[in-house]
Parts: sequence; C-alpha cells; structure tokens
Amino acid sequence: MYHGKIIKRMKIAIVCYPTFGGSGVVATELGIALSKLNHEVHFITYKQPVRLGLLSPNIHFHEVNVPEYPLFHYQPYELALSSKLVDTIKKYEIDILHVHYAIPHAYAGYMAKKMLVEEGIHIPMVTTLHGTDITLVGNHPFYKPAVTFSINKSDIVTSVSQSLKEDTLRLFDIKKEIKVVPNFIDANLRKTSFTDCQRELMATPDERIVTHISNFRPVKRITDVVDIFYNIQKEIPAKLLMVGDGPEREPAEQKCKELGIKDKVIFLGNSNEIDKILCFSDLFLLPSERESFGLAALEAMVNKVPVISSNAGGIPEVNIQGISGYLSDVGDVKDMSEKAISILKEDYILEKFKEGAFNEAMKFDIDKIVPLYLALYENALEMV
Ligand code: GMT
Repeated sequence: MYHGKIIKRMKIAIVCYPTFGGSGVVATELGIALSKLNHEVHFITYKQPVRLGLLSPNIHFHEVNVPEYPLFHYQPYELALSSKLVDTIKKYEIDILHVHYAIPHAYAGYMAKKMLVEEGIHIPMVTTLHGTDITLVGNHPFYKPAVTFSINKSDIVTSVSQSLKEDTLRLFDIKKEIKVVPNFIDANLRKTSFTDCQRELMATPDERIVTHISNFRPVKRITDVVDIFYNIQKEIPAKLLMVGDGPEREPAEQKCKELGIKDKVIFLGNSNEIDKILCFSDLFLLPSERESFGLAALEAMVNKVPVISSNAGGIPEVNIQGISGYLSDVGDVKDMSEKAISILKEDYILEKFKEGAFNEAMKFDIDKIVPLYLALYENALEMV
C-alpha cells in the first residue's frame, strides 16, 4: 500500500473488458508492458482477457463471479466487481486502481474506493475513457448521471485522443482535467514474432489483399467495407479478409453473395493472430461512423498496411491524409473506393504508403506512451 512516498515497484489493479474490443486490448497490453517493467499487475475482470497469454510472476488474474439468483432479472455485476476490488486490493496491498471504460468500471471502482476508506485504506483511481463509453452508451440519459459522477470522482482521468476529450467535455458536465494519453503499439514485438507472412495461403501473387478487423457492430459500417471492396475488385484483382465477429457479419455475408463476390471475401471470425493477418495485407479499411481512436488502424499501420478510413472522431489523429492512407467523410464510399484504388494500383505507390503508415505508427510506440501512464500513476499516488 502507498504510505506517502513514491515507491519504485507499483502494484497496479487493472479493470477492463476481457473481450476483443479495443479498450480491453489496450488495457491488457498496458498491463503486460508494466509487468515487464517489474511492476506487479492484477487484472480484475469476468474472464481472462483475450490478449493475455500465459500469466507470469508479475501478472495475476482475478475472476469476478456473479452468482445467478432467480430473483434478479439483471445479475448485479457492478456489486460483484466492487466487492472483488475491495478484497483484491486489501489482499495484495494494491497501490493504484486503473479502470478502462467508464461503464460500469469507474462506478464500481469508486464504490470500492469508498468502502476501503472505511477501513483506512486510500487508493487512487485512474479512469481511462475509450470511446463508446462516452459517445454512444454513456451518453444515454439512463447512464449519464452515473457516468458523469464517476468520471468526476476519479483521481485522474485520461482519454485516448484529443477528439474523445472534446466529446467528453461537450457531452458531460466534467469538473476534472482530462489528460490525453493516446493508445500505443509495441513495434518490437512485431519485428521479432515471425518472419514468414505465408501470403500464398490467402491470395494468388497478382491479387492485392484488403483487410477489415472489428467487432462488426453497426458503428463500424460493415456494408461500406463490402461496397468499397466491390469497387476495388472491379479494377484490381483482390481478396477481402473480414476478421472479427458481431451482429453485422451475417448481413455482410449475405451482401457479398448478392454482389457475386463471395468467393473473393473470406470471413475469418475472431482471431488472436492479427499480426499474421496484417503481415500479408496491402490495405486496411475502417469506414466507421464513430471511432475515438481506431486502434485497429494503428495495428495495421505498424504492420506497414496503409489505411482507408472515415474522418470520424480521433481517426485523423492516427491516420494521416496522403501519408499513411486517406480519410473521407463518413459514408462517402465512392471517395474511399477511388482512394483505395489509387494506393493499390501501382507497386511503387503502395510501397510509399506502406513506409508512411509504419513511420506514423512509430509515433505511438509503447516506449513513448507507457511512461506517460507511469507519470500519471505517480501523480495519483501523491493525491491520496
Ligand atoms: O468500438 C470498438 O471498437 C470497441 C471499443 C472498446 O471500448 O473496446 O473501442 C473503443 O476503444 C478503442 C481503444 O481505445 C478505440 O481504439 C476505438 O476507437 C473505440 N471505439 C469507438 O469509439 C467506436
């Protein structure tokens, strides 16, 4: 436990969603990075995070169980999470609580904090806002008062882009300062993990490989992905790899059938081999309606894959017009298709964009971003 002076090795509890969403990925990668810096990291969530491989002496996982009881129409996850937080923080003498995604994590975290104060334990809470917790779900009148409250009660609040910070200040009555700490990638991990792209598994040598990765929710505009690819393959031999799963997958598969391109589109489902897939990709499509940051675009860029995206939210902070790819207005499929074709049609142009994508991605290298979180943890420790 922190007793008034800055300690070197921190014990950090991380709360996140363990699924394929970007917030869980960022939280997991952050935890792994902190553990490699010899901090002790405790993930507290309802399932082992998908990107968390083998546990190590510095990484612990604590599962939140919500017992089913027939009286409850909704099982009280927040209650179970805050109780688990109290127990874990006490048992492992945690120094810092870092919650990713405001709903319901910041709320449960605040309750845990208050319960611990009753026992004379003061723990600072850092809340990281990721996007839909602010722009889509959190903004709903049913949640808004609780989200506003828990953001204001956090000791430190961060957002993953300038755009998300501005959205948060516009949509909520926020009294706290919001620090922008962008998402990050570990470029070194990519360099060393594999060398053989096995491109021939997916396409013939004359075909370009176009890729989309997401959770296939309506906000990702999956039908735009299919329409853009439809236009591309009319001009250039190409395959489309669709990675991920969600409600828009079925309609997209149906659309590919109707357009007569089903043999050129491969739906791979959820995958833990994102880097392998991106290694043989030539272009990444992200036409989202909203996107606070666009981690999937950054993951593409570090693998030297240029990005055709919308200009929604924080994407322009990551994908740079004419350098790492192109950006168009949301729904402007025609412009996105033309820009995609302009990148793919000549090898030398594609090469230039591949280099541009990688160079831009390096601005978000883990070595530049993790120290920002560590500095904020140290500030937070001084606050309690
Ligand atoms: O919508 C998603 O793709 C998942 C969502 C999440 O909360 O897991 O992603 C949000 O957080 C990511 C990580 O910070 C950002 O890269 C995504 O842009 C953001 N999604 C939206 O804003 C729609």
